[in-house]
Amino acid sequence: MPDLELQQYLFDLNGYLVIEDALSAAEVAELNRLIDRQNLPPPEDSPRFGSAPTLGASLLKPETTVPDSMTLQREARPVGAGFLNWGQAFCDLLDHPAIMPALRLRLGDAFRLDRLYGMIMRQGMAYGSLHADYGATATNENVPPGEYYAFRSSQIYEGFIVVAWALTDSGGEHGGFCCVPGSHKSHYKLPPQISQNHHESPHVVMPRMPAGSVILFSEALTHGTARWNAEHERRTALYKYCVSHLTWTSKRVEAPTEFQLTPRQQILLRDPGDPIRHFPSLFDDVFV
Ligand SMILES: O=C(O)CCC(=O)C(=O)O
Repeated sequence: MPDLELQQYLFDLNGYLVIEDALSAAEVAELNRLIDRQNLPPPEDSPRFGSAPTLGASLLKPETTVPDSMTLQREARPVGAGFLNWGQAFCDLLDHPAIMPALRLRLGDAFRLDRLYGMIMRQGMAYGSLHADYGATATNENVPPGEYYAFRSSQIYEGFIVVAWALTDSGGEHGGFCCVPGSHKSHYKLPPQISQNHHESPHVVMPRMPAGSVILFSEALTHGTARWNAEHERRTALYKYCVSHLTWTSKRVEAPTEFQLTPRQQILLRDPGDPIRHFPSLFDDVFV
C-alpha cells in the first residue's frame, strides 16, 4: 500500500517522486522484449522512439500545400498510437495501479494522456538542455494562472505530470533524467551558471531509478537529460498526463489498433473537456 501522504509531501517538496519496484521483473522483461522486437535503429541525433502523437505534417506529402483552415482540421485529428501499438504491456502502463493514486492527488479525478514517447540512449550520448514547461524558466512564462505549478490554499495545483518508467537501471552515475530539485516553485529564471553546463553542475541531480521504478515529475520542474555513461542502454517510457481541460498539443494520441483498451484507458485518450461535466472521472467512487 503506498504511503500517499509521504508521496504527496515529497512530490510537493522536490517537484518529483520516485516509486521503486513499481513494475515486477516480469513486466520489465516483457516491455523490453517488445522494444527488442522493433529492431529500432541506433539512437543518433535523438534518443526518442515510439512517439504519439506524431507530427500531423507527416500525413501529407511534402509537396502538398494546404490552406490554413485545412491545416487546423488536420492537426485536430488523432495522429498515431506510438508504442501503444507494440504490445498490451505498453497499454497496461496507461493506468497502472502504481501511478493512479499519486496522479489523482495532483491532477484530480479527471485527467487525460496528452502524449507519450520513449528514450533510448547509448554510452556517451548527451541530449538537449535543461528546461521547464511552466514557471519562470519556461518560454511561455506568462501563461495564465492554473497552468503551472502553484501552491495556494494548502493544496497542490498542478497541470501537467510526466510519468517515466525506467525499463533499465538509470540515474545516479548512469545518467539519464536530471533535474533541479524544488525548481518548480522557483520565482526566478534558471541562471546561466547552471544552464550552460548542467552536466557538471552540483545543483542538478540524477535520481536513481533501478529498472522497474517510475518517476512522476511536474512539467514546471526544471529538468533535462544528463549524459548517458552506462554500458547498457537507457530505456525509458514517458507518458505525459494533464488535467482534463488542458492540452499541450492540438494533436491527440490515438487508440492502438491491435490491442483493446479498457473503458478507463479509453477515457485517458479523450479530447479535452471540463472535469466531470464534459470529461468523466477515472475513478469508480466519483460518478456524476
Ligand atoms: O527523461 C529525460 O531524459 C528527460 C525528459 C524530458 O526532457 C521531458 O519530459 O521534457
